[in-house]
Amino acid sequence: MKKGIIEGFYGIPWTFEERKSMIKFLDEIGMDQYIYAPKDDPYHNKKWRELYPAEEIRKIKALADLSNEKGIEFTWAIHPGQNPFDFGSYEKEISKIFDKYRQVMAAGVKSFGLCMDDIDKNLAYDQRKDHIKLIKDLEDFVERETGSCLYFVHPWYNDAWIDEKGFEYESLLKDINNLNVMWTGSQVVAPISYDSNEGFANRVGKKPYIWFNWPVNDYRPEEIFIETFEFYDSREINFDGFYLNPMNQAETSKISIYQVGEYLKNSAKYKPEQAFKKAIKFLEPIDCEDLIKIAPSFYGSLVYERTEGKKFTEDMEIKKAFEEKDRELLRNLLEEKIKAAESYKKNHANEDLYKEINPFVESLKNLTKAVLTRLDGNKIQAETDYKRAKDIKIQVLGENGLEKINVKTSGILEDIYQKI
Ligand code: 14T
Repeated sequence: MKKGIIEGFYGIPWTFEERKSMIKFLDEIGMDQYIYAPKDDPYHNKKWRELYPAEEIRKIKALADLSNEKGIEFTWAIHPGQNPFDFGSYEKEISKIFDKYRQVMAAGVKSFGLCMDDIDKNLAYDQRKDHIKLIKDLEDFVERETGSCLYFVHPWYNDAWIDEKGFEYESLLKDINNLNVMWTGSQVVAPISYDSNEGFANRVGKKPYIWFNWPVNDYRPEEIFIETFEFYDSREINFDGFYLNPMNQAETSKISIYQVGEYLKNSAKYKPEQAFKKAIKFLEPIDCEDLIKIAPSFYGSLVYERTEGKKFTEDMEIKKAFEEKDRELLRNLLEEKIKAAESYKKNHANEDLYKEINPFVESLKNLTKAVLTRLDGNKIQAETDYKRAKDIKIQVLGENGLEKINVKTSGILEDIYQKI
């Protein structure tokens, strides 16, 4: 089974340094693939027809070289769907993809992908025969040039979206060999579902390659997710590949990637809490205890929300103390959280991780203080703390370029603040 990540999110793509660090990390934890598909790399998406400029292809080469050295499959994917492929000029258009694949191949890349997600589905249905021709031609090319398979994302990549048209399109993929088809599961952002994967395999005649939309935060860029991985059912593994789509925050995403790595090594013996602590220790060996205390304030992904019967929930001790009106315990827990945040700021060792999460930790610290001071009846000070929590901004890629947005942390603490 192939396992790794797919850099497939919308928003500011990872930097060259972040990508190199990720490749090394995948190797360290025993994963073996990096699918390159950042929605906002223009040469992957909007400008798919254009070759990379010299400086950019130099970086792709360095990533391919490093991957090859580490035994990581570096898959370069193209997205000719948002600036749509013109099937009326088929030969001219496909030659653009060949040229691009060749450029990337000359840089050392040996594995390729084609993404047709997030495009007009009715149009894709009308053009299904053309799509199939394109897939086959690219698959032939890849097979001939590299001997490997083509990775493919089709427009109806989850159960919630697939309809009669999608089923018909999907059935056309059945006869294509050397094609690895990606699938997100029961919904776009969803826990791993055995039944959804079974359904896919029965229809398409091959097991899915899972595009797991976790811990991706492009749909909630004001948050970061540091969650315990328990988003699966315990039946056997029924997929041939597994890729996490991470956050714009590369280093923080490693906490999630590490846990899934543990799960895929031995799913029957997997213990979420242990894996979570191990992941944090791996990334922040010096001050792991503080980080473990802070983390439950960053349980906010849609996958988390959609997982029934989960054991690890957002700030669950604080929530319980509040519901049971145990003021003493509540106060202790809040003080502990503030201390952990302050201590983490002082004692952390992983500077990359710190840089990514510091705005969130700072905001959380002030929100927790706000709850505590309000609990003590000091309304004025509480408002100052609350305002401090709300004032912290990070940079994201909006519709009109880079913009600043306010960060958001614990929904539980927010809720308690409003209620007292
Ligand atoms: F191809 C896919 F499997 C996929 O998940 N595509 C995108 C992905 O790039 C993005 O990071 C992810 C999480 O937001 O979801 C997909 O993008 C969407 C999903 C939607 F439900 C874009 C618009 C949507 F309405």
